[in-house]
Amino acid sequence: MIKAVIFDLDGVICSTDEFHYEAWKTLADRLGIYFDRKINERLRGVSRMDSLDIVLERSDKAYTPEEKLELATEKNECYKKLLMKMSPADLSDEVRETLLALREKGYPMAIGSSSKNTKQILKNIGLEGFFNAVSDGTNISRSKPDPEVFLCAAEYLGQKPCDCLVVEDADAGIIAAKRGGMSAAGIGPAAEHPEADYRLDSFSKLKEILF
Ligand code: B16
Ligand code: MG
Repeated sequence: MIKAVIFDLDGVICSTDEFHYEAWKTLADRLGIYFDRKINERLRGVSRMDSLDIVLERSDKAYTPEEKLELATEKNECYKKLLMKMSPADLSDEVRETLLALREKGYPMAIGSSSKNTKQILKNIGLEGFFNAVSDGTNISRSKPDPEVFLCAAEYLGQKPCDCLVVEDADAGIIAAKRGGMSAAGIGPAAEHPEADYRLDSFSKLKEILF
């Protein structure tokens, strides 16, 4: 039985994919490394440092850990500037209404995101304080597909993993949810993932699963 819901942030609650793409593309161009939207798709749900390793796969140069940290910081500074454009208008009516309906039904809800910018994004889109718990890139040491971020979210909610439904747009997130012993609903690119228990063609379809 599903008693609580854990939402991924980027690609589920809101869309920051384009900002991530622009920031990684700016960095890759400066370094003279080829980068396109197909490569960007591989970064979905993947932590910042793991994403950098994917971006650098096409580089001839070997970077030291210190240099990599500088590059990741450079990308993040660019990304944070782009995030400043986000406002409550970037939360769709469908997502807002569905979240309110779930809250009305009494479902405890948490965020389970790889992003260290989670709290800033939630603030920008007007969802600061909305969720019962937030587990993100700042409280984990292992990135999706490791289940750590979702297990922490379940713990913060005081729920057993088997009672939680994870909503994810990334293959790495579906794998993480299943490894953590949770149910998984795939949306967008993850809707086709073979391990997904539910396939959502829209966010509001969650109500059909939960009501
Ligand atoms: P940051 P999610 C993920 O968020 C993004 O999908 C992924 O592209 C990004 O690299 C990762 O967060 C880390 O983000 O650089 O802001 O810490 O989908 O898990 O909500
Ligand atoms: Mg995502």
